[in-house]
Amino acid sequence: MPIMNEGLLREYEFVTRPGERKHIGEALERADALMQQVAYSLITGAHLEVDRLVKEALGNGYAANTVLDDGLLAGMAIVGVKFRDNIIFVPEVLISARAMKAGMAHIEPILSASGIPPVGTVVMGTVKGDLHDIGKNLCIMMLRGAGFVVHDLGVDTSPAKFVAAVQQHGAQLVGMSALLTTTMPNMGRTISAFEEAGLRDEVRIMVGGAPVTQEFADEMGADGYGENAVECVDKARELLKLLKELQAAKR
Ligand code: B12
Repeated sequence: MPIMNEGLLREYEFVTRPGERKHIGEALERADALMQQVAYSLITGAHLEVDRLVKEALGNGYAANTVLDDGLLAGMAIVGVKFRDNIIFVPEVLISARAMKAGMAHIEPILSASGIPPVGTVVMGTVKGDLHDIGKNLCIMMLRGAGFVVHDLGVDTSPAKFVAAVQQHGAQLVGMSALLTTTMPNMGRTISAFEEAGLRDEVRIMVGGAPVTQEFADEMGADGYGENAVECVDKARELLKLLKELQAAKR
């Protein structure tokens, strides 16, 4: 479906880099009229509208993942481009983030409902100095939906807080999120804190966030990297399985 929503079409004009234009354009063309309206309302920060539209879509049988990918995340991709290119600034992004949260509030119970007995325990947080939590929260929703118990440490999480949470909850997995190149090194510092606490062999550590790559994860000594929330769940399952096999072999 072409982009029929006039407001969204104007917003799409801000996306000028060829690769991004293709990627974002494909997502928007996958979106039907209602999802295009969700994306546009998110970009303009109309949180009450996002709240209403997402509720309506889910009530009409849209899959939570469709609303997330074709509506909310497609809109947030344009917000990201406009922010980077200095077309909008922090206040506008915060308003869009509020709209994102209004939509995610309806999606959360669906993605988090699993009914599966707990498969493992994860502590998850955004690293020290970093206040971005939308991606982390999405990962948490998906992990809970896959049957993991997740303790959310929030944003600006110090290495000591990660270590203390693992001790307190007996978690096998740690998930760290970073969205800033300046805070990415705090992932490495957190890994060092686990080594210093003598806990490095007890946990498996996974990392993610837009600037993080597999290469960076390897360099830092993380056990796993995931590009998105679906990969986060896959990685969590894989790491937990390996940890259990290792622990069984030691016994
Ligand atoms: C929203 C936003 C904000 C909001 C955050 C609101 C909130 N509650 O989160 C606000 C306005 C607060 C903000 C502030 C700032 N921001 Co900002 N922000 C963004 C923006 C537009 C979107 C981020 C987002 O939510 N994306 C959507 C989510 C779903 O994607 P995600 O976070 O990448 O998460 C997915 C994956 O990465 C992965 N994932 C995430 N975490 C994890 C963890 C694990 C373990 C795994 C496996 C996977 C995984 O799964 C997620 C779901 O698929 C990005 C642009 C962008 N394109 O990323 C800039 C961006 C990250 N911000 C940026 C900047 C510069 C800032 C500020 C410094 C601006 C300023 N001058 O003050 C401040 C820093 C504040 C701080 N100390 O943290 C830059 C960073 C540049 C850089 N190279 O470091 C970006 C890239 C924009 C840009 N291009 O300039 N920002």
